[in-house]
Amino acid sequence: MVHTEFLTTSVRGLNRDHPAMKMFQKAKKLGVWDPAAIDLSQDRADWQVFTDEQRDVTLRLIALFQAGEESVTLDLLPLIQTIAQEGRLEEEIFLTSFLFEEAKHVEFMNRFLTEVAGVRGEDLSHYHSPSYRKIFYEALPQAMHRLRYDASPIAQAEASVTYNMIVEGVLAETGYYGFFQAYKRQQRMPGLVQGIGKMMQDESRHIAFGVYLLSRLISEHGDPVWEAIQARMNDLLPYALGVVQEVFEPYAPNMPFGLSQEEFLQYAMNQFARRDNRLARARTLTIEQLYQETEAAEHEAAELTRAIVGA
Ligand code: MN3
Ligand code: FE
Repeated sequence: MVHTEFLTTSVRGLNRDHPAMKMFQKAKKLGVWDPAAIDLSQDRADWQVFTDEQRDVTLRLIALFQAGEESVTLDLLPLIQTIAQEGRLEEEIFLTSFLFEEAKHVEFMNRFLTEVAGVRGEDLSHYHSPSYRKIFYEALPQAMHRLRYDASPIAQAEASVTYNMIVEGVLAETGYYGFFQAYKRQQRMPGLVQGIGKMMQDESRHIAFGVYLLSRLISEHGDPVWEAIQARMNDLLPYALGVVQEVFEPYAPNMPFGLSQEEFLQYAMNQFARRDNRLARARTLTIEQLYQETEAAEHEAAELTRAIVGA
């Protein structure tokens, strides 16, 4: 390919008021925490006094998060490439921070796995339950890597639903929330709680970007995209909720750490419904109105996360 012009030196110029640029400003302030700098010494001490069951459930959750973070790191690139090919510089600028943050999440989870749980050279894939496999081994990579040969608006929407709404919105955010609450209440694993608080802040920006991207696609291409989004959500939601159920099953009826399946599912469905309402509104918005709404909604989401993590 060749470039016929550059956005920054064209009449349009770089739009620093673009919602993606505003998210990038936040990412530079809030996304720069260092996973290597978090003190895990108390976590190591806590791990030593855990019961076998407490260790098993912690390891199970970490095995899901660790592979999940690897998967979102590996599978984001086709979307970034699509956005770059369309010349959407402001969005791509934000996405550079997105991928950087996912890489840090991989690193943080790996520190916990090796330095606290002491896992080395051990296969943890037996923790990956059937619904988990359906989403992370199949649906996510398939939807993302399809963009390399089919970057149609519907393919982009299906990729973003899978990645931002289901994997990040329902699974990552909910899992982190439940985990964070449980350990914080028990005053256990302070390093893990601190790291997860940071990851939740990062995730809230990623999901806000996904809602913006889906809203833009709806605003630009109308009902066929909206219908594809609804269909994809309906296809995947049962598997996402299945992941939560399969985490709790082995420990029923008494999940360690007071983790509550109801609390997980309630939180997941609330967050999901809030975002789905915003997507429904996008059908009636112009791009300019959408930019304004995105900023307001992103701000609200960030405030909610801040209230939870107490940052
Ligand atoms: Mn992440
Ligand atoms: Fe993310």
